[in-house]
Amino acid sequence: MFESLKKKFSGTIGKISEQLSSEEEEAIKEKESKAETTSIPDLEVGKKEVTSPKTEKKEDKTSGKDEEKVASGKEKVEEIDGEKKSRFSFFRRKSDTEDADKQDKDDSKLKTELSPDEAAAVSSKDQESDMDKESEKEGEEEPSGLFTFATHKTISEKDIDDILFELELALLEGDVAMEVAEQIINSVKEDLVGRKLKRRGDVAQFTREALKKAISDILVVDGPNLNELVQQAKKTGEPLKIMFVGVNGTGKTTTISKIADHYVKAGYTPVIAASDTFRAGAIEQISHHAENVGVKIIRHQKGADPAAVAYDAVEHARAQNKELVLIDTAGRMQTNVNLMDEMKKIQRVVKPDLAIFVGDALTGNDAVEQARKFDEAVGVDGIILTKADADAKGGAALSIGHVINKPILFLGVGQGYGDIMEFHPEWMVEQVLGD
Ligand SMILES: Nc1nc2c(ncn2[C@@H]2O[C@H](COP(=O)(O)OP(=O)(O)OP(=O)(O)O)[C@@H](O)[C@H]2O)c(=O)[nH]1
Ligand SMILES: [Mg+2]
Repeated sequence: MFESLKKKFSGTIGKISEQLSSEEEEAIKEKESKAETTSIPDLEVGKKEVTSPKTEKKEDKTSGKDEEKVASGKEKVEEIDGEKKSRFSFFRRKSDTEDADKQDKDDSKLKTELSPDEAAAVSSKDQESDMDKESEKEGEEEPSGLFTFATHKTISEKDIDDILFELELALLEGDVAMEVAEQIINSVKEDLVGRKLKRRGDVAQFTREALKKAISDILVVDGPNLNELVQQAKKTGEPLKIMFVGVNGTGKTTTISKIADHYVKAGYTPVIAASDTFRAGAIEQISHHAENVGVKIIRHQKGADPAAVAYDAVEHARAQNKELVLIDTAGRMQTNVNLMDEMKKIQRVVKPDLAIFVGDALTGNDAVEQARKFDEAVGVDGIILTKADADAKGGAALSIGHVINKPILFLGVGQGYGDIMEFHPEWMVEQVLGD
């Protein structure tokens, strides 16, 4: 479920991490080359052993072996330049005390040979070197250990803009609604820009957190709690009336059977109204399901008034103390004015407590647009998204609730009666951004 969405998010996390790591490597290299340039006068102070900085730079750009060469070349530089030593210690994981002692001795020997001003310069570089060691220590805590962040980088807009733009396009391709994709990108950008990175793993962690927050904000929508409403109906004796609406073939009838089965098992007594009197075979289809799950069905002839069937079902529930009336309706295109009016008539006659829009997850943006139209026509209170079991994209699941500001209540996850699950935003967040 939603594999493609998951892939897009993990791809973005990977790209942002890569981008910032390579930038950091470049920053380190730049510092090194600057250090080399500024150290030329020092080298000329009269120490003959120093290797040519230009040659070292060349070696530095080649292989790991060359890095070792650079390090060993640098050992010589260290004799007069404490700063050099710390820079190249990123590549040299050698830090035994013997070396340090030797270095101290060499340094003091060197200082005695220098004029007071030169000695002061060397001491201040020693201090810098200590500070660099501090950050090196931090680096050593990291598992990867190859290099560490020398400066604590702050994420800038420039670092992530292109990658987030790519994500936005990918989300749109994956049937995420435009407004939802934009909100995700803006929220992630707002979260990340200005954050300071101290550890290599920070980038990935911060990006994942930012995405989780963005998606959670999108998915969390206030709405009715079906379980509470049914409980309440049982207490008051007035049945809870739910009308299921949507375009043809989205899974309304199957979903009603699943919901009926669910509440039968929870100890309630639902009744179904066969208010799809329009489609051939619809009454037989729902009667068959009702029988399978063991609930009463109220039905009229094909072509009868759907509102009248619903009315009878509500009367039956009241008379028999049943807590739940589930009203099936004919599938209709949102553009079919007559059928949309017929649905409104059911609404006027029975005044359902809830209108639930049933959408097919596989239809992506279309499902979102349908939800918008049905909401405008009858005022949708909640959404059930079916066929999520076959939906890799996840665009509709991510967008639909946010677009019409109504929550997804259930997901249909198969054709069996038990294939329905309550929808919880945190579950979806884990599904697409879990480790
Ligand atoms: N894989 C899968 N199939 C489903 C799911 N829900 C419904 N279906 C299938 O979708 C098809 C249509 O389901 P129906 O319940 O008849 O849809 P409907 O909305 O009532 O259709 P109309 O009455 O013609 O508007 C059936 O073959 C169902 O088995 C689901 O969650 N997963
Ligand atoms: Mg149907």
